[in-house]
Amino acid sequence: MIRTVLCDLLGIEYPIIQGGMAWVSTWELAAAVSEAGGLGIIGAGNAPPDWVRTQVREARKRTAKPFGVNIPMFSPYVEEVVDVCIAEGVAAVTTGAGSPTAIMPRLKAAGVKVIPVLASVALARRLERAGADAVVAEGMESGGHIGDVGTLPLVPQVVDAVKIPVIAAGGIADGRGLAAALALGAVGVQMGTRFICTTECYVHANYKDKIVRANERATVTTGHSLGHPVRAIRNEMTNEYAALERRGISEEELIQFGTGSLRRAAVEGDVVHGSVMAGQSCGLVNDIVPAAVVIQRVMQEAEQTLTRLAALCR
Ligand code: TUI
Repeated sequence: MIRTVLCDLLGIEYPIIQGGMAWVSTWELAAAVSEAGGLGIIGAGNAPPDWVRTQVREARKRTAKPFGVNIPMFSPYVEEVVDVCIAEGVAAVTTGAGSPTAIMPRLKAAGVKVIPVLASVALARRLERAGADAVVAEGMESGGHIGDVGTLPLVPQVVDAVKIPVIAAGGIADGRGLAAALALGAVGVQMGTRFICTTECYVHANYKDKIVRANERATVTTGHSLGHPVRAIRNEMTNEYAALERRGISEEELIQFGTGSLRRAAVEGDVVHGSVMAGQSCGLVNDIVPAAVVIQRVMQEAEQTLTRLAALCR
């Protein structure tokens, strides 16, 4: 049985966190992951505080176990969503796409664990000093908004730079990935793409289908010209976006083109003209199963992998 300090920090059974995904990880998925022994995360995205409050309350009806909320730093409602998390007694907040230093003191004072998702050693150091309870080191294999360093070099460098627990993310979808993350010095993993393809995930069926059919080369990154690269499955949307970037259209026009594209894919199921954000692990995701099955499989395979590796030492 694999148990790490992450399990004690969060009061969970298995060292597995579900990535918080805007428009994708609603209470149904978050509650299922937590109920199965991991840490489920409601993706707040750009949603207003009332929506987040309802989500938290629905999750709590479904599970008595701890769960979290992910707040992207570009949300127009960061402060109000923090208020909701504090008032509702959410166990943990993960953050992304920026530095959460401004909201950390309030969350910490209220006893909410703060786990920033980041993509660089420098930010990990800064946020450890600011009081982060742990960090997620997210490699550029991940889906959605990404940094520019791969998981394999990023994780051990963050592990060497900070004393707080480090969770690995990016390219991880099975037990071999968890075993590899532990080998790099991480205390657990965050998985997004793998959890999209679960029965409890509320995203449109077309979105899940696109991931199940995808291979290891199915994703591309766009948005480099804006300084905000995003990884998604290649389709007409990403082709058109890349063409507009090559043509050098204005930032405003690019932003306008991208706005609403994730919702189009995730909610409306338009996986041709919408943004199907997913990580390079999509080639490892070949079925749609309950979240509890994902967790059980990952834990069993990680144990088998670690046992196999131990036998190599003599
Ligand atoms: O946040 C993510 N992934 C996301 S957010 C998102 S929503 C979206 N919707 C439409 C277009 C674009 C995005 C989809 N995926 N991952 C965590 C993450 N954070 N990855 C990288 C970072 C990051 C980058 C820079 C964190 C901090 C940072 O700091 C810069 C600074 O302020 O020092």
